Amino acid sequence: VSALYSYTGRAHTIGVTGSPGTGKSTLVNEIAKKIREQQLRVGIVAVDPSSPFTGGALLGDRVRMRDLSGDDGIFIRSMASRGRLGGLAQSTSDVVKILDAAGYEVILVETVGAGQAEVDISSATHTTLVVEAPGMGDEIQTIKAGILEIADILVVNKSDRPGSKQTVQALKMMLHMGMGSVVHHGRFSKRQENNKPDSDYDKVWLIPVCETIAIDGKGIDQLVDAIFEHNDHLQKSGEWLTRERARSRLEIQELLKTGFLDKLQAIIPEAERERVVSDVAERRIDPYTAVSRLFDQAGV
Ligand SMILES: Nc1nc2c(ncn2[C@@H]2O[C@H](COP(=O)(O)OP(=O)(O)OP(=O)(O)O)[C@@H](O)[C@H]2O)c(=O)[nH]1
Ligand SMILES: [Mg+2]
Repeated sequence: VSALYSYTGRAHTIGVTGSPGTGKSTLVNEIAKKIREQQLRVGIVAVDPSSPFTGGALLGDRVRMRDLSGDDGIFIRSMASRGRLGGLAQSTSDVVKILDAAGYEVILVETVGAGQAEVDISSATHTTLVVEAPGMGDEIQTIKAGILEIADILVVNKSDRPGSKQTVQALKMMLHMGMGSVVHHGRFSKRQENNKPDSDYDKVWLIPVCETIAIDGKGIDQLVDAIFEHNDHLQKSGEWLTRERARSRLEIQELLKTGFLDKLQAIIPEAERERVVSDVAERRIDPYTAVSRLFDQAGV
């Protein structure tokens, strides 16, 4: 990754997240097919933090994405966490970099919105799609999980199902309230002022709600249009660079954390670290004192 990093930075990366079973893989499949019509090469990374093995859902994804195979402009990679969420975010972003360097112009990253992991991955992509489906009580869960805050485009898939209009209405209402307060506090306009390559551009991104029926390929044209519009917005507003900076900062921080821990553990023998663990567990010292003692011992 170090060697190929200078070849990265050309791809438009798109995170696709949402509750299990909302149709993310089916959508990714359709989006990829649509984007292929424009002769762009598409990389797909399917991340499954819930499964400890590369079986189950990933096998299902392979079946769903079968009609993409045979197209050498598409590369699909499945990832499973094996119980390490932090590590998964890092290895996923490494795979994205490799695909980027290899010349895939659009990279779709599918993740299940199950906890903190999808937030990590959304900060690693340029455009985040949050996928909902009607009748799953998802609207309420979405607010709880704070997933809406990461959405650039909202997708209500399974629009053939009853209750889809209500889901769209509920989401639009929430967006309306949310956007009101954001504009009120001036967060959107401020971000653009800081970083504005196109000085005449002052548009605020209004999160669109796209209705799709992924199994029939319905609504995909509009969704792909929205994705490309968002790309355009990121470039013109300067937000592209802001996001690249945010991603780089987060990545450096994460690497520092693990690197620092590795170094510290190399300096302080395991027996000693275990003694500190016992001291904290048996209430002889508190964890803060324990850490500052370890720092002293390591000379940092
Ligand atoms: N009725 C209907 N079913 C759909 C639609 N899109 C997907 N499905 C079905 O919903 C089921 C789940 O689709 P997936 O694409 O695997 O959903 P997913 O979000 O990737 O699922 P996980 O990766 O397991 O979280 C499959 O049986 C699909 O055929 C749709 O627009 N309408
Ligand atoms: Mg899936």
